[in-house]
Amino acid sequence: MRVCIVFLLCLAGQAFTASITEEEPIIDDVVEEAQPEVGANPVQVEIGDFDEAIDVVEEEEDITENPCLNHHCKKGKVCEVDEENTPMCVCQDPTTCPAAVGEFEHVCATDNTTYDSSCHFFAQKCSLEGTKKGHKLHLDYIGPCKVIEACMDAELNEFPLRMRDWLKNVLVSLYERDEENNLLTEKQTLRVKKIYENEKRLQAGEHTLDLLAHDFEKNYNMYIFPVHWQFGQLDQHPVDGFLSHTELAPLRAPLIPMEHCTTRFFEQCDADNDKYIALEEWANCFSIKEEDVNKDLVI
Ligand SMILES: [Ca+2]
Ligand SMILES: [Ca+2]
Repeated sequence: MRVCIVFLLCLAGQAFTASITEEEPIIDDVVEEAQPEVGANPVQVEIGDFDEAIDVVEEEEDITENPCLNHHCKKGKVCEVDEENTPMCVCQDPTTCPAAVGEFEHVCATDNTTYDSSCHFFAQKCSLEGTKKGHKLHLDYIGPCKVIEACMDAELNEFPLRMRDWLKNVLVSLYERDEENNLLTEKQTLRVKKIYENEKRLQAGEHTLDLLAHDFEKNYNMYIFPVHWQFGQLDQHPVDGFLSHTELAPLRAPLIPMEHCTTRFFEQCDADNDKYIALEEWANCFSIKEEDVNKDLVI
C-alpha cells in the first residue's frame, strides 16, 4: 500500500519543486532550451515550467499580435508589455492564482507557512526578490505544513530499503505498461527487461524490512540499474552528474509528508556537504558498491 501511495504522490507531485538550501544553487542558473520528454516517469517533471532557479527562455521572435505569446516567465512571474510593447516578466499578483481545489494543492514553505498553492508561493517569493528573506524562502514540501516527527537512526536505515524496492517496482511497472515504447528508452527497456524476466525477482507488495534487506543481499544486481536510472531522471538541469536541491525536489517534495526521514536521508547523501549529490554519493546512499557505480548506466 505504501508503494502505491508513494507512487501516486509522486505523480501528484509533478507540478512542484522545492529547495531546502539556505543558498541558491550556483550552477542552476542556466537556460534550458530543450525540455525532456514529460510524462513517462512518475518523477520526471516539467522542471522548466516551475523551477524557481532556472532562468527565463527569452525568445526573440517577431510576434506582432501579442509579444507575450512566446515570452516565457519563470514561476512566480507573468509577462506584461511595457509602453514600447516590449514583453517583460513581472511578479505575479497572488490574487490572480487559481484557487486551490484541494488540500493537496497546498504547499509548505521553509518559513513554515502554508500557501494555498505553489502559484501563491512563487508569487510571494517573487515579491521578496532581492531580499534576504526571499533568498532564504523555498518550497519545502507538498501539502499543508504539519509537524514532521524526528527521524531516528534506525528509521533512517529503513528508508533506502523501501526506496530501492520502490524504484525497482516503478521501473518494472513502466516496462509492463510500455506498450507503445514511449515510457522507457530502448536502452532502458533492455536493462529493465533483464530485471523483469529474472525469476528470482521479489514481486511488488508489502514486504517486511527483513525480507527487503535479504532480497537486496541476494538480488543485489537487480538494484544497480534502478538507482542509476533515478539519478538520471533527476539530473536534468543541468545534466552534470550532480543533483542540486532543486533537481531533487520532484522526488523529495511529495515524499516528505509521507516519509519523515526524507529530509535527513537526502541531507546525509551529500556526504561531502557541498550541497550537491554526486552520482557516487547517491549510489552510496543506496548501498551500491563503489565498483558498481557506472556513469554509463545513467541512461
Ligand atoms: Ca544536475
Ligand atoms: Ca556532495
